[in-house]
Amino acid sequence: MGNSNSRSEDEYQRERREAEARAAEARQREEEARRLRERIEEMERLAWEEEQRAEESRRREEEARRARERRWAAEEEERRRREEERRRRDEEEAERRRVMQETMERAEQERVRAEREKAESERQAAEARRQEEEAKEQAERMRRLAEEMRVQAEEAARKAEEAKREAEDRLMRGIPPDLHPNAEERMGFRERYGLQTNKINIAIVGESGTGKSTLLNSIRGLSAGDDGAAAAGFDETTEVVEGYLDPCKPFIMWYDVPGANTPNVKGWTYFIDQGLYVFDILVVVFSGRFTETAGTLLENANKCSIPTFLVRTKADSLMRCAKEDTYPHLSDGAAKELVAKNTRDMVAKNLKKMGLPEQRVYVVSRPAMKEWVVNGRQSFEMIHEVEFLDDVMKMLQSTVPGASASYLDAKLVSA
Ligand SMILES: Nc1nc2c(ncn2[C@@H]2O[C@H](COP(=O)(O)OP(=O)(O)OP(=O)(O)O)[C@@H](O)[C@H]2O)c(=O)[nH]1
Ligand SMILES: [Mg+2]
Repeated sequence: MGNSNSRSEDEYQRERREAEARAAEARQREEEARRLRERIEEMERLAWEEEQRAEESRRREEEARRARERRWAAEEEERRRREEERRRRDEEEAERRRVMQETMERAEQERVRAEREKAESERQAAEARRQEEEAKEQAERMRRLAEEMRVQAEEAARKAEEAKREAEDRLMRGIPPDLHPNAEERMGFRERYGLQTNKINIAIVGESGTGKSTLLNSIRGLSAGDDGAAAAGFDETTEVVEGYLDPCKPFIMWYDVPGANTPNVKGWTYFIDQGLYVFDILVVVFSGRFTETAGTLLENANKCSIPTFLVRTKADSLMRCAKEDTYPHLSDGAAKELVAKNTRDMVAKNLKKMGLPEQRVYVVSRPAMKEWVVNGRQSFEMIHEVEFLDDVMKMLQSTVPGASASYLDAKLVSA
């Protein structure tokens, strides 16, 4: 038992020590807990202070932030204001520039327009000057043209007057302005005169009383009173155109034609009225002076391409007169020469005056022609009778269409 007590004590002691140790430990822990609590409190206080400080700091921070924000806002406002100001100034500047630009553009446009208008007005002025100049030139041209036309008109009027006078003159002289008989008229005259195509039809034409019928008779070897002879005389004798066959050359028909320039036969219409254009050859006769009638007959015949012979008749009377008009009297030969020369000169002068080509003239007389034709002898009056007859034959051979020697022979045969 004693042992059990000792051990309980011990245990007690140990337990007590252990309890004390534990109490001490609990106290220590409590102390520690207290100190911990204090530290916690301290820490909490510190934390609170810290928090307060932090709060203060945050508050300050917040204030600072707000202040910053206000400053920023102010700065922003200022910046915005400045920006606005700048923008406004920029806009104003832009507007000013735009206005200035517009003004300058308008000014430039105005200047260009003014220059254009100036150029246009200068151009118009130049054009007006040019037109005025042109109008002046045109007026001058028109004036010159009018002057030219007036001169031309005067010239034309003068020519027309001249032509009219000439036409009247020519008409009075028996030269028709346009000598173109138609086929009907030609046929009418050919039938009326009994013209035969197998004959050479030669008409003796000229003024009345020049000795046409007498020349025709003497060529045929006849006198006025002979059978088959043409009537001849002092007064107007031949009244109608009549054909007479040549006794030696039966292919020739000689036509006696009434004389011109009588109350019955007007000189200026003689050629047309007598249808002289239907004959193959015309023998144009004059006896005294070379008259206009003879010249007109030559001209009309030329127009119709009819060959002509120009014959001056009554050479015997002319020679007689030439001898009587001179002293001492001329010989027959000299008188012949004189008559032939005077006749040539007179004809040449008058043909020239009438604008007709030169033409040979034959000077003949009734007695010389008849003596030659009937007896083959040359009388003292003979001048150009033989040459005339020979030349007529030569002309038949050379100028009448187809009148070669064989043609004439054929005509002779058929006649
Ligand atoms: N001395 C002379 N007289 C002539 C000659 N030829 C004609 N005679 C005369 O002149 C006049 C007129 O002659 P004509 O033969 O009738 O004259 P024309 O030209 O036929 O006359 P018209 O038929 O009226 O046109 C007549 O008296 C003729 O005798 C001639 O050569 N010598
Ligand atoms: Mg007659």
